[in-house]
Amino acid sequence: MKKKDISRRSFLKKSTLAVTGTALIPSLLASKKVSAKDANKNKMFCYQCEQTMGGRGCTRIGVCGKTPEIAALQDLLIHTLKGLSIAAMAGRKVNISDVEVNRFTCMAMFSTLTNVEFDPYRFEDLLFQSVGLRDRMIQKVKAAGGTVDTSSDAVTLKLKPTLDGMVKQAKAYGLFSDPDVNPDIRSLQHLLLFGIKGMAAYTDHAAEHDQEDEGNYEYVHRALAALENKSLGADELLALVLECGEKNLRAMELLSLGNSGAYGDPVPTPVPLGAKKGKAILVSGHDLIDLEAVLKASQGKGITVYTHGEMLPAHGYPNLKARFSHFYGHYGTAWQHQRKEFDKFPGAILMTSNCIQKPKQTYKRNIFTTGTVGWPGVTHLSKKNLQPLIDQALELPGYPQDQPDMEVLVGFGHTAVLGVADKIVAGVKDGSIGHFFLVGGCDGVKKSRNYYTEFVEKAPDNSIILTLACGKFKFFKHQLGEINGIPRLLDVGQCNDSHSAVQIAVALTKAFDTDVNGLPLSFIISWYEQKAVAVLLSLLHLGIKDIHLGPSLPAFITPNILDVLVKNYNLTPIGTAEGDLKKILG
Ligand code: FSO
Ligand code: SF4
Repeated sequence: MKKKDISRRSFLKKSTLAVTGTALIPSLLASKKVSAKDANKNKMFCYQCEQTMGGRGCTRIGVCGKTPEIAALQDLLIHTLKGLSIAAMAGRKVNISDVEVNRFTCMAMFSTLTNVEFDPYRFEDLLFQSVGLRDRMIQKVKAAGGTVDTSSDAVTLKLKPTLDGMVKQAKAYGLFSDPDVNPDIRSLQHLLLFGIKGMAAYTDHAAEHDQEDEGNYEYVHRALAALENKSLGADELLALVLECGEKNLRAMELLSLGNSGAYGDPVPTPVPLGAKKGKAILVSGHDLIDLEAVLKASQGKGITVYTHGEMLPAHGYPNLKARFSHFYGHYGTAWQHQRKEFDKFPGAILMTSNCIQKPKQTYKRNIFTTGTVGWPGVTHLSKKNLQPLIDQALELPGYPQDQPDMEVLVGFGHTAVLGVADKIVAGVKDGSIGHFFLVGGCDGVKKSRNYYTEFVEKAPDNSIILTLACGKFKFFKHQLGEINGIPRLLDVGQCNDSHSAVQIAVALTKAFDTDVNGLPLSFIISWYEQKAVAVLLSLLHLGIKDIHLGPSLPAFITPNILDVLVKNYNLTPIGTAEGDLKKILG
């Protein structure tokens, strides 16, 4: 691989911060939270998520269970996708945009997210598809009279024929394989890479509904190709990072249109947390189309279908709830408790997307995967043939009797919330509603995430809590009461529904004739994986300031890049719930 060295001088000379217009602080060159030397010495292979080892990077085995070999195959896949992207961009110059290439790029990026695909053979398959599509695109470009820049070996690389060979081959393309890259440039490159991953996941979900935007595909290819351009400076990378936020907003809008188009706008719906006597299937992950396929396949078979984790908000979609009487309730909490929860579930389980955890032997036969998610030894199903899942559910005992429990309310997407906009506006005006908090994002293992529970518990009685994503499981059973008939705890949906939260904020700005930073609305965000990175970039793109982010800051953000985010957006690490509430409410 040809690599251009980024000398300190050229970096300093070229860079200015487009966001502030100020000259790039020379100290930008001094940051080294995770130096390439340290990373390579410690055989650090991944630091893309919040639970990364020691807050720095995973070494012998990922905290998520990812092996260095799988990480290597993911790195190699991303490298080939950069080559495919260079070819795809050359294609656009001669008016070729290939649907298969566009969709494949996003699906393959999605497979490299935290807790998605752990099966090496699946990566082998994706790698061969990636270079196959790249070479086909190069031929198409040539046939149309165009040219493809072959100066990067991402465009010319030939895969080794065996998995072992590919793992060795991947060494040149790891996150830290170029020790000469300035740490802050690397930090921006990785912020961009992880943001694209998150956006690609939403794009992939939306494409299943045929909701696509050529502008978004063009961006994914342009940004991936830019990551192969080793001479890009801080300004260009920062611009691409913020554009990722913009394009991710569009990706989430497309997904929202797809889900609402297929299943109706979510409506407030009570969801039983108990169980019904009889055979059972549990559906986890984010993919509503997969859930619908399960509901169709299990209809009339005496099986009750439950949701788990991020699938909870699916109960709010009228065209799912009304069509399937065996679509009943919700079981369990967030992804990190699944080993304990799945172990006790008396039926079959389907994972439709992240976050899968290493299955215990006790339930390995009962769990299946579909779509981008996979685990070695776990049967992977096509949504067109879910029969093995149905058969397993019928073989397992199910619930011996009804198990009544409490209900929780879901379905407060933007349509439902804006349906009571007049009450909300009146409540703010007469002081009965003092503040809105969006307490949302991912859940995770760390004890420090209890901050979010405490925050919700200590928020004043005249505040409304909007929540979304799996972080809600920290407090989803809390009875917070109502203000003027509006529940104080409003579940906006999955992390995929962040667009709905943005719609609510935009509508409030219109009602109060102010900008989003002038609203009595604060963002208290918990992050874990790369979709959350993309959502955070969308919030920054919207100019939202004072976001409180936790439980810890990303290992891939150097102190100097953090400084840029703090100076421009007042991005704030969470402190204590009490202290932060005091600061926010004044
Ligand atoms: Fe959670 Fe996992 Fe939805 Fe993430 S289940 S952590 S941001 O993958 O996707 O919120
Ligand atoms: Fe570690 Fe997270 Fe990477 Fe898994 S995804 S290897 S836990 S940094």
